This record gives sequence, structure tokens and C-alpha cells, in this order.
Amino acid sequence: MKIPLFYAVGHTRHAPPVEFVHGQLVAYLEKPERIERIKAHLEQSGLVESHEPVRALSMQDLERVHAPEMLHFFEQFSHRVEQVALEEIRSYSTAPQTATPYYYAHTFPVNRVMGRLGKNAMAKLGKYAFDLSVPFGRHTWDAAVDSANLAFAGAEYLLRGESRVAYALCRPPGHHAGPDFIGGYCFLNNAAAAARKLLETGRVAILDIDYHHGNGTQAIFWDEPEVLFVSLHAQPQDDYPYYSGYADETGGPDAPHTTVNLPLPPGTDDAPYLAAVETAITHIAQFAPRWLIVSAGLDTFEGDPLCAFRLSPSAYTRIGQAIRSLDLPTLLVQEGGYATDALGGLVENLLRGIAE
Ligand code: SP5
Ligand code: ZN
Repeated sequence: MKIPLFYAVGHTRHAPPVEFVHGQLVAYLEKPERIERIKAHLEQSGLVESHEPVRALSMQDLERVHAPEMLHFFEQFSHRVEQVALEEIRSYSTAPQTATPYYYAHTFPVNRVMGRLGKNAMAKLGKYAFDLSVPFGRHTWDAAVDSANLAFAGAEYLLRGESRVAYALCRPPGHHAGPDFIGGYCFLNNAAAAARKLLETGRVAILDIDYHHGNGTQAIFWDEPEVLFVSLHAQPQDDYPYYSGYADETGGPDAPHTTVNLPLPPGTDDAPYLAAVETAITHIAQFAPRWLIVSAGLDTFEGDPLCAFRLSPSAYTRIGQAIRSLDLPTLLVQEGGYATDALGGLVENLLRGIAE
């Protein structure tokens, strides 16, 4: 049986041109081509059957994951951002570089001491963004909701028992988006929106295999005893997002031991990584969830530009086999992964490991 692949074309209209790295403008790494290449590769492999789901996710569904005030700000902000950004750029008497501008946060109310926002709604992005990688353009909000909708549609598909495995080809990614913060190319937490849906019928485990700690997902379910969050990632003393992901973060007072962080050092290759996957699998099996969500980042690959691990392509097959050993209905949600030429093959390996 083919694996359902959930896809929405709207992501291509969220395409910030640049990001800021140590004073240089570089091409925005989280680009539309990532998803288009994975989709083309998977369709050619014959493994999947593509679906473009209608919008089933509502604002109420998102409000179970994110602060309503933040959501409503993003919606309005995204839709009027173009004009304001252009005006501001023009005031620097430099010709605008692009016809479709993105607003980048440039003022951050650090430590909550700069709380006097007044009426300048445009300055508000800095209240939520914890880094510079989440610029808003005209179509960013719609793309982010479409992305969350894919994970949500995948969850509904599993709930209806239409398949045991589904893949949501989400873009923008989600696991760095928390209850009231965004960053790391993430605007809405796609996996969390799906988890809230699945939680209506039973406990959920989220296995986050993106190279970066899923700080947003962790924060959303920090004190939720019915959701287990298990993350394998680069240890925070060495890599982004730096401020979370230590092994001693284990959950809030009402949900002890429902957060499991397995940080790994730079240079981690297949053997130690797969050993950590087995540890993660043991934790999930003990939790005995009804559903499994995999935050499937592929930026652990040796050829990834952001990554200091050295996973080979075949590691993804083995990760898939480990996931399969849990024998749970499983929703895979695309997170990071920036080695564009390799991504399709890596996802194929992961899916073959799970499905065969
Ligand atoms: C979804 C996702 O994968 N987001 C990743 C966001 C990463 N943002 C920038 C990281 C820059 C860190 N560069 C330091 C490399 C140290 N080895
Ligand atoms: Zn990542």
C-alpha cells in the first residue's frame, strides 16, 4: 500500500530571499525547493500517493497550541507587511532589493524590560521572534497555516484508520515555534497541532529527530502528562538553539518525565546516533502511547550545511526500522533538512525503513 503524502502548493509563496549570518546576507536556507525536490523524488519512487487536503484546521485548533494574541497578530501582520516594509526600506534612500519584501524583526524587548510597545504594531514581531530567521511576507501566514493543516490532515487520516503511516510534507517547519515564541524558520508548530488532534483519542509520543532541539514542541507540552516528547539533537552547549535541550529538562510539575532530551556531541556518526534512537524507542514503548508523531528533520545528514553530525544515508533506513518496531500508527512531519540534492533519498530511506 502506498504511503499518503500530504502537500500544499502555497508554501512556494513563502520564500524569503535572504537571512543574516554574521553580518552577511546569505540565501535563505529554508527554501521552497526543499519540499519540491522531496515530493518529486517520492512520487518517482512509487512509494507514496500525494494528497492536497482542503483546509480543515481552524483558528481554534491553533489556539490549543499557541497564544491567541500571537496568532491574531501574525495573521494581520503578514497581510499588511509588504507596504510597511517597503516604506521603511525607501526611507534609507536605497533602492528596494526585491519586489516582495519581508519584514525582519529588528527590535527585541529582551528580559521583558522594554514593554512599552505603544501603537506601533509593526514593532511587535520582536516580542515573539527569538531570532532573525522568521521574516514575514505577504503570504507567510497563509503558508504557515497550510503547513500546519498538512500535519492536521495527516492526523485525521490516521484517526479515520485509513493508513498506519502518513507523511506531512510541511513547510515552513514547526518545531522551534512555541506557545508564544517563534524562530528557526518556524512560525506555527505543525507537529503540535497534529498532536492536539490525536490526543482526543489517546496518548501521543513525539519523537523529534531533527538535528536541532525542538524547543517549541518541548515548551508546548512541557506540563502535559499525556504527551511524551523525546528529542535527539546537537548538544546545546555547541549548537542552536543553545538555550534548551539539556538532559536535565524532564517536564513540568504535572508531567514529570514526559520530556526526554538526548543531546549528542559534534561528530556523532551512525553507531552512537542509532544507539540513542534505541534509547528513545525504549522510552516511547514504556509510555505506551496510542499514537506516534515523528518530527522528521533530515539535517543530521553528513552533507547538511547546518550539521556537525555525520549520519550516512543508510542510517535513515535504520531509524525507520526502529520506528517500525514500535508498531504504532505514525505521522511523520517534515522539519529541517537543507542538503537539497540528498533530501529525497533520505526521506525515501526513512519511509522504506518504516514501511518494509
Ligand atoms: C527547522 C530547523 O532546522 N531550523 C534550524 C534553524 C537554524 N538556525 C541557524 C543556525 C545557525 C547556527 N550556526 C552555528 C553552527 C555551529 N556549528
Ligand atoms: Zn533543524
